[in-house]
Amino acid sequence: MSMAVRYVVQDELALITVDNPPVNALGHAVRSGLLQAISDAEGDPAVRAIVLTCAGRTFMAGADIKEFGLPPQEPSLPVVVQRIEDCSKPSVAVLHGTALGGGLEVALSCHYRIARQDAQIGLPEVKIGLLPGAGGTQRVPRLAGVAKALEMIVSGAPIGAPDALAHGLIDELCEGDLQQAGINFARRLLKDGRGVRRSGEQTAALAQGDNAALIQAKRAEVHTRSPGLFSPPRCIDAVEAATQLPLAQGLVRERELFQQCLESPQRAALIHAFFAERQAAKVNGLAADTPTRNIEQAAVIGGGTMGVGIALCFANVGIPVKLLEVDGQALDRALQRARDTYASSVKRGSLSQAGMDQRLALLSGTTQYSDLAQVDVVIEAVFEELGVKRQVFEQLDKVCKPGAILASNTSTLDLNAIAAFTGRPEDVVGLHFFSPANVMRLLEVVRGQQTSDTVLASAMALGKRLKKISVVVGVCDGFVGNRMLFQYGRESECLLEEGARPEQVDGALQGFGMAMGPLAVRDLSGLDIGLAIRNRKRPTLAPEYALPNLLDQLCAAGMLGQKTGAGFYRYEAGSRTPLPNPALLELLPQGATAPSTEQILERTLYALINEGAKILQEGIAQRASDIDVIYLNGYGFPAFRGGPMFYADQVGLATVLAKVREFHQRLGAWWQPAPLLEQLAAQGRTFSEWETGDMNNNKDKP
Ligand code: 3H9
Repeated sequence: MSMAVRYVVQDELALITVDNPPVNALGHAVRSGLLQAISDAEGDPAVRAIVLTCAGRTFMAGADIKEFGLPPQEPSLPVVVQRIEDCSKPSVAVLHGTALGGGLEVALSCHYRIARQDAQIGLPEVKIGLLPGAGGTQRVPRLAGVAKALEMIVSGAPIGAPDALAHGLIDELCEGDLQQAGINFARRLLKDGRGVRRSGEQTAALAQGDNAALIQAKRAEVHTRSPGLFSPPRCIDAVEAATQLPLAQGLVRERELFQQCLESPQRAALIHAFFAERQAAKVNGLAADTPTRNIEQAAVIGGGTMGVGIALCFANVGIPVKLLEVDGQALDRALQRARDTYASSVKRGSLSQAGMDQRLALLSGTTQYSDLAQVDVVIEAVFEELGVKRQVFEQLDKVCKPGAILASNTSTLDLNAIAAFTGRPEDVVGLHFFSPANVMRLLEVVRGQQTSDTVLASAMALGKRLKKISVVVGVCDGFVGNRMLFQYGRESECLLEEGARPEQVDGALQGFGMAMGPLAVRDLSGLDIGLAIRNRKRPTLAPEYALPNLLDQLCAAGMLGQKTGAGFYRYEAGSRTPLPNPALLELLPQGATAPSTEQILERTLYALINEGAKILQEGIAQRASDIDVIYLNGYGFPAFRGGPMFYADQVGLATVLAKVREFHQRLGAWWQPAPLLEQLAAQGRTFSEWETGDMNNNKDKP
């Protein structure tokens, strides 16, 4: 028996325990161990029933994702699952934690299932570009009906154990020791003379609704909501097979569809995104056991949209937070903004009134720095101007207790300069939230030159507590996300000056999968903000780095984007629908040949990638996948493309470089190829194969 699966026979019961930390993924050792255990139980006359449990924090959370794309190793999961279902002795699975994907499929192949009240049950394969490939698409509709199966399989979202019970996916809830609960259940089975009950043989739930109509409606929904995705339509095809074919043939169809998904580039990109997100939590040069500071009370300086959003993040996870504003009026406005935000969540139904009251009770206001003496972390979110930041940090340095973390939400300014306004630069760190801060999951954690390891580790732990995806970045203008965005925005504007129309540029990028086009995004955030950043940058640029001047012209004409009803597009009062802006069209060249969709994509995406390569080489990002995580979670880059750096690897760095060189010759200095791109392309390597090492300490690599 493999180490990952234990097998004991006790009083007529075979007790099988899967023990494969951290999440009991169904890697080769677990699959072969399970197969062996079932065969042993089948062949042992002393065994009358089987109890399957998992050790550690969770039931099996699915197939081992790391094995996808590698040569398959027998036994496959479908074989194991079928063997469990075919067994002539009744089996019961005891679910706890997250019974997901292949883990749930194993449970469904057992003849009975019980689950802890707080267990989560789901088929999340679609989120990694797959579909359940070990019978999930055939057994869930047979047990829970087509509507529930479509909901679970196409969304990938887990359901709670009570919901699973209501839909016939489990038989009862249990508590206490998992194995004992399983033993008790199995004994009752034997006492009542209940034998095997195979999910694959159930049919009642399949006859419950108008399956053809449900399937048609789901197809239409997927077509509108996620037109570019490969696996959701195939999930539906597989469920449809369950309604039309006997189990054995349905399983063959499922297998074919699974295989198609497995081979799709989207699967590779989405699995890259999954691991990239987990990798981002690991900081080079920072020991995993670095101590962290206790955070029980927080404060936010500045009650604008960003400051209030950040304060809500704390209240949402139960941390008391003080909001500081310059005067009573500004403070009232800020607190009202917080109340309004929660009230609209209550109205939408995403928050209860009690939840709102609880959160508001954690939020207090002040106009006095002295009130911040006891807080454990302060986040400054005031106007982006170094002089204003100075005043704030000098005050904080005076009043905050030793050991308080002093954080800045700056998105462009030099964190090292900000740290130097205090006598404790080791306690200063950047926490760059994305707007709206209470919604967006990305957090750039900026490691200053003197930020201590403890403060960095504490900032990462805080990010996790705030339910953010935190990525460590180094200090430079715009850090990772906005520094790359500058090139992307600049290039999209240049395309307009060369004859493209805003809807062509945005349409090309939305067709690629971006949540919004770059010009519509600029209208949303305000053109004056973009212009302010550009004007700050202009004096630092050598003459050959010319900037387009459409932004200047639009701002001069009072067209600042959505807030003024016009920018790159025009907006009807109260509407966010972008319409052509005739005033902009007058500023654009007439009669020029518009660039093709392919050219638009190359110009904008390769601008991102070339800058990303420079960022990587400078050690501003630790690894290419961190840049991907930032773009996937903060900038609407499509997950099924894996992020800009992964996309570049897929296209091939030699191909990207050839274009970058061509643009450099034709369009000038901004397109200077990144040396790292040249180096990796020459070596036939990818960005993913390159790791920066310890940040801020590797200026001469590679
Ligand atoms: C499938 O089942 C296909 C079948 O239908 C058909 C097959 C034929 N494999 O997220 P965490 C690692 S597809 C390998 O930080 P949490 C993860 O990388 C699968 N590794 O913890 C991390 O490693 P590290 C369907 C996995 O508590 C560590 O475990 N299932 C897997 O926040 C901890 O993970 C899924 O898609 C895996 N399946 O969340 C479930 N899962 O420490 C995917 C996790 O080195 N997993 N790891 O960074 C999850 O959604 C979450 O991990 C889970 C725990 C909710 C389970």
